[in-house]
Amino acid sequence: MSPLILSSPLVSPSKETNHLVFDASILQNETNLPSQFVWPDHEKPVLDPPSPPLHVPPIDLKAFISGDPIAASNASRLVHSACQEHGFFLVFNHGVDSNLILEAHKVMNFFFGMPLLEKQKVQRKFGEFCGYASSFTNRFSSKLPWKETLSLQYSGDPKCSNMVQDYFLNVMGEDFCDIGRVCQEYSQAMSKLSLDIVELLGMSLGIERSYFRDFYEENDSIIRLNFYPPCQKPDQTLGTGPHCDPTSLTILHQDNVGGLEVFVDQKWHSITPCSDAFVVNIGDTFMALSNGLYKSCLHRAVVNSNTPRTSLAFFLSPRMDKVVRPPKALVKYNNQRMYPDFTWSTFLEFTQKHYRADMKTLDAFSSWLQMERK
Ligand SMILES: O=C(O)CCC(=O)C(=O)O
Repeated sequence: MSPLILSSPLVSPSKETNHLVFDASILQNETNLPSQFVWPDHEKPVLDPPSPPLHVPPIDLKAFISGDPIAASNASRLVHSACQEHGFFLVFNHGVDSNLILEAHKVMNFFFGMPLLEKQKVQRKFGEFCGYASSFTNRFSSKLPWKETLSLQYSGDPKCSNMVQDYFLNVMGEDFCDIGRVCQEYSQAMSKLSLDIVELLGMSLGIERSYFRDFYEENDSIIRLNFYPPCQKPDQTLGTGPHCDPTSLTILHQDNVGGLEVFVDQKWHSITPCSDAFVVNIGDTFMALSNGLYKSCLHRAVVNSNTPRTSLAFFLSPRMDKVVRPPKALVKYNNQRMYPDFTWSTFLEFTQKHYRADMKTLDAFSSWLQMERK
């Protein structure tokens, strides 16, 4: 991509790369959005009237884990129908300490509240998965998202048990030890929760409960902190453009502002915030693992003119070298394979090189893989 340098004082070229920089502290008051943030008319959000809420089933995870067969089969039935329809559901009684969730939101607000120059010390470089990104100005030059993110790599491998914490310590220094500790604990809690959820998904697919738990035990996941500053023209832009998650499962905790929307039945629907619940959605890799039975659905985030919004996303993925192949029972059921075998590392590399949020990534990846293997 050729570097883009604007004369606008709102979007300044960074010294290192000459790419655009999204400075939220200035841009949030601007009524003339730089054109890179203005989305095409057919993708602009309609904010008035607001999108109707999506019906997402509330799953009581404690009841499922308790071993009560009626509770387990209820949860499994609800998840099965939601995942066939749109892939979104809510998880309550999840066992994650509410203080840890509060702390995670606090450190997230602290991080994004720092001056831009401080945050840029951990700038995510092209091709890397970790670090700070102010919009995606160093990757794309149009349809830019109105947000800042901090992405961190998590590993379920006991040999890498402090990966998140070590990142803060090594890259940001001793002062960030506490933020690192909270993000590490939060990631661990998400990894643990995700194993309970994949067990439930396994049961809902008629697979032995331990099958996906074992598959994801040593996961190579990503945790992403999202910050959406206010925008004076929220109907012109998007916080996160329409996309399907390439990962397996996303576990999202959003603050109470609202903005997450899902595309179902040719319409955008909102997901009402609820601080007691995690929003869970199926990603492309789990769609492949379920042989296309469960849907990875298009979603986006809209912004508003008054209130900053934050969300914490844990993207579960298998260990890099695990082969993603549906269990035999699911192939028999459909009688044919919907997607070729792949490893998460190949898919991840593909998303880094070819991914643009508005394409059907799994289909494009499958075609590319089949061509490569010919
Ligand atoms: O912040 C949200 O509600 C959605 C975030 C999201 O879709 C993402 O980070 O991929």
